[in-house]
Amino acid sequence: MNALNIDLPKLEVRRYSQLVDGKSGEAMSGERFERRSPAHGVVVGNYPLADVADAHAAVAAARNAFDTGPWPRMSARERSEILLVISERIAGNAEELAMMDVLESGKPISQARGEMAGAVDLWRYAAGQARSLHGSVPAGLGQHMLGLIEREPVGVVAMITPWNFPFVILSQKLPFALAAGCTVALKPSELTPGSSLRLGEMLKDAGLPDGVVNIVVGYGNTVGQTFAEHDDVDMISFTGSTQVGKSVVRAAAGNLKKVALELGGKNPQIVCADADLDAAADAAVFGVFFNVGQCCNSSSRLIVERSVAKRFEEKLAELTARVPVGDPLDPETRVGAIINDAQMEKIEGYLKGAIEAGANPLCGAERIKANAGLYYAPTLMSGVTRDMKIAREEVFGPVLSILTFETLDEAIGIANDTHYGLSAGIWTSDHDRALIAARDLRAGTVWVNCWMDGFSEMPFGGVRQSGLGREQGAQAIEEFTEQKSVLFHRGPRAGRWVPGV
Ligand code: TXE
Repeated sequence: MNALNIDLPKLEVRRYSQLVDGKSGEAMSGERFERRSPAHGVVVGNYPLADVADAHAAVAAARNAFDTGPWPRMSARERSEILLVISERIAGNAEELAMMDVLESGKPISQARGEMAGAVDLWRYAAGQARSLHGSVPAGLGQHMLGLIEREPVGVVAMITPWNFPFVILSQKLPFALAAGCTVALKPSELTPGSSLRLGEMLKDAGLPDGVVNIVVGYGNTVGQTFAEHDDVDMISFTGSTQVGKSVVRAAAGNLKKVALELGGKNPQIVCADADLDAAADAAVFGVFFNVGQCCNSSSRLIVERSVAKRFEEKLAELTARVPVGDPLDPETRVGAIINDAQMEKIEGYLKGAIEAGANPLCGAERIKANAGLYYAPTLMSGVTRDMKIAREEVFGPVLSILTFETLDEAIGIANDTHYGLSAGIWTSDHDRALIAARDLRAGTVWVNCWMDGFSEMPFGGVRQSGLGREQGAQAIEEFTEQKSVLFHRGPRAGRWVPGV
């Protein structure tokens, strides 16, 4: 038993269905697969295993719903009302959805509950955007011309989502695409498909027409690749690794579909000597150990002013020792399990390489045995230099690389010395330094004296190899639209092109 009194060995393994053209059912092959909780080692879900044929069926249903169905033709008000009903269903079933994400991903229950609240807000925000989306009319085209710039849904959107924030990442995409009038073929990660499939049931109940959202779960190289290549898909929205993001771009070139990518990061926090060091230390520990560091926004690099580096490392070590690690079903837990063996081996590989290269673990750097699950101790690595792999590549684990600097220019240089550009931050009480850093850090988001605060109103996405396009924010719906220019001539045609007529 655990803090929530869930008897895991006796847990009834939930059997999920896929959703294609409004019908819940099995994959065409009839095959199924299972997922074990990485935190407990027991089977927690059983899912239909979709293959290429299911991916084609999902796209065909979305295509038909877009080309002939009511959804893109409804008024914004009607679409918005359905999105609001869905948001209420999500809110009403938040605990069940949170538990699905916890059991499949190993993330702490307190965090998963927060993610569901964030997801509800995104659905509500998108419902509002459905009604505020508008085109424009340029005022200066002359007395004979009326120009209308319309916004139309882009069409069929394929979505591919990862395992680290299964429901929130889906909610950063799906409600905005629906608000615009698009139809969707969705492939959640094969490691965490439960909450997405459960959402499929809610969509039907909320009155979403058949075929508007189709959900199939399969592997990246079958279902994912089929979506990315498919000629009937007008746009692909992908969140995952930079490496797979690049392969999605290559596959999407076949029909030049629109591509939106939210990829990895190697996000730096700069800590200046004049900062509130206690606040910065707490944010540094939160920034890297949140979601066990399996987070595109993980602040995996800390760049500390040399004069306070020693003192700051001591503060970090003290705080890290107090972080509750273990069973994600315990509401006090802050750090849960690693997603799978492959990820665990990846983390261990990076640490081995860093130690060989001369970095020094201040704490952690080992597995923790608990609950028959996969746990890794929060790890602080001191003496990291900017050329080390651990300072440049995404570890995606609870590992903080600590580097030092003398001048702000040097700090910004180190911060920008990566192929990524998702997020960055600075801790300082000097407004000038903060403003210079906010200007010069190459990232989609810069946090000043805070970390990872997010709002539906604020756009999210990366520059360089961290992605293409933005999710959330006032323009989120526009990502799922195309502009159309319509020109109306007023009055008799002036002059003729053909001479002499
Ligand atoms: O990601 P993948 P993985 C990073 C992180 C992590 C690494 C590997 O560094 O260690 O990626 O994680 C689908 N065509 N991030 O292997 O493979 C796949 O099924 C189309 C960062 O899980 O990118 C899943 O649904 N789709 C990231 C999704 O892509 C393919 C979140 C993500 O899987 C595909 C996750 C293909 N050829 C990992 N191959 C973030 N930005 O937060 C796989 N997929």
